Amino acid sequence: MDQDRQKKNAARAALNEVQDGMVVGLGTGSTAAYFIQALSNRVHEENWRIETVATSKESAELARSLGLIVKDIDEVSAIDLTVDGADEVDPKLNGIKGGGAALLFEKVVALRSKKNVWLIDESKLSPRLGAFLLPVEVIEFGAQQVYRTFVHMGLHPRFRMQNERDRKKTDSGHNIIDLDISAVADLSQLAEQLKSITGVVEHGLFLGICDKAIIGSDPIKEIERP
Ligand code: ABF
Repeated sequence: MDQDRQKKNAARAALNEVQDGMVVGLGTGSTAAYFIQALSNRVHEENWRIETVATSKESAELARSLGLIVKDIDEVSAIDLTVDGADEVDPKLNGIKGGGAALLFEKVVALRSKKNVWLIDESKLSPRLGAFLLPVEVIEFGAQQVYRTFVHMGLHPRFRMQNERDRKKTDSGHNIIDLDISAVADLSQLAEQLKSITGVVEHGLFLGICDKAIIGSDPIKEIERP
């Protein structure tokens, strides 16, 4: 089944995780966009009272355009469920996120959520993480110094580019540097090393965060974190 169909299937299946009255975190990316669409349809059909918290300007604009209530994260007392996409997921539901340059807000929302559900197509599943480059969010001041640190760490860094000339900027105005972590054995240790580098804001390793992955295959598959 093609990737887009799988994403739509997963998005529809994720509606089973939502109950009237919930505060729902909305992810970023094309799969999350399908979920936002499906959620808005369900909310209008069932006249549910749902508040949402978005993980990017992009997902906030889409949700509002579909009539969903979007709150700032500091306006809600708790987030019951966050539904998001991912770039690569291993059998233990550890994942790489940030291909959409929204990893910082995605991680802030995910860590404040009672339950995290990822929607993926089969192409995102991997026996071990590293096929997808790891996005790292880096402040503008001294970004080149951080880049050099990554070179010395053997991580083959590349600045995410908006176009031929300009570096991509996140919603916070930061840079994204993508790293090749395919040769890294201990990802937990790498996560700590990255966070210890002054100038690094956050990275796209989401370890032990996802509670359930919904794969949009036919039939739908669900993997719960052990
Ligand atoms: C987002 O979902 C990002 O973390 C990730 O890059 C993206 C996956 O995009 P898509 O659903 O379009 O494949 O949460």
